[in-house]
Amino acid sequence: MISERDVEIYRREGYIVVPDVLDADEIAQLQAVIDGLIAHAATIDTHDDVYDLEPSHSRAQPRVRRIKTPHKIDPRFAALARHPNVLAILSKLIGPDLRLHGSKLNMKAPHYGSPVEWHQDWAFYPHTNDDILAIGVMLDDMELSNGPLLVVPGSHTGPIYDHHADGVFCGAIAPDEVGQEASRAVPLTGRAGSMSFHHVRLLHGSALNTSNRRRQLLLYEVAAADAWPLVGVSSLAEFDGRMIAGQPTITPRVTPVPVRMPLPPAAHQGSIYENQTGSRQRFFATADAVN
Ligand SMILES: O=C(O)CCC(=O)C(=O)O
Repeated sequence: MISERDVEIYRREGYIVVPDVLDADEIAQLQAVIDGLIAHAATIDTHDDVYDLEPSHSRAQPRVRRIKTPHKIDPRFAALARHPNVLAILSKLIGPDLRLHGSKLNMKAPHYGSPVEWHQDWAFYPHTNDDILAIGVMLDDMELSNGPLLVVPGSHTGPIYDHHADGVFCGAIAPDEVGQEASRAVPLTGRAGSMSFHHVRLLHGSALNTSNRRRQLLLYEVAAADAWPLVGVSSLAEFDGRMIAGQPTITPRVTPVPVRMPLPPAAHQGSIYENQTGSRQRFFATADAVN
């Protein structure tokens, strides 16, 4: 599915976009599951283990911002992480032995779909080595106006930014810390069915969806099996139960990667959106500010 040149680009820039990894039928099947999950949000009032809700959510006007850990909710999401096209790409980028770290489905509804402040995934889950990436499955066409991922090319080899505010982890980099880097960002656009692959240390964020089109991005975080989380492993059975290809190991590969621990933990737990409410300033406009 990808060439040696794509691998070189991933190593140099920290990301690639691969068009048409899924076909229209595969997208439609996932969409049917998602539609059912969104309909169920009309029965809840607050965030729970499955749903993260927009600030303006109500039962009458259900507004889902994120489905948490979709791979645990429906087997079709679990199967997608093992899709032959996906494994073929992953094995070229980070090797044949692969463990799922997590998954999430970020919705951005037309006009109010929330932004995500600048951050590096590595700040949330540092490991013994950084052969870790996030797959962004484009379930809708991604264009500049519907809030695609924005990434800063090459930033995966740079510093690990401070993601704290008032001495507490908040999962966002202060706008003045990001500085000029944000002006170099590029949007990861593409047709529905395309996938982006971005390095765990790549600086990225995304703006409010100001368009009249939905933007659903299904994210899987995948690590080389010998990357072990620095916060520890409490159950080896659970950890190894997340292998999606190849063999697990109890011999972590340790490389000299810069690390800042996400501690003390965020005051607002639950999701990156909640964590980031702890940041003092915002880079991206929110729906409240715009509407
Ligand atoms: O959904 C997005 O646009 C950004 C998602 C992201 O970076 C995250 O959830 O870590």
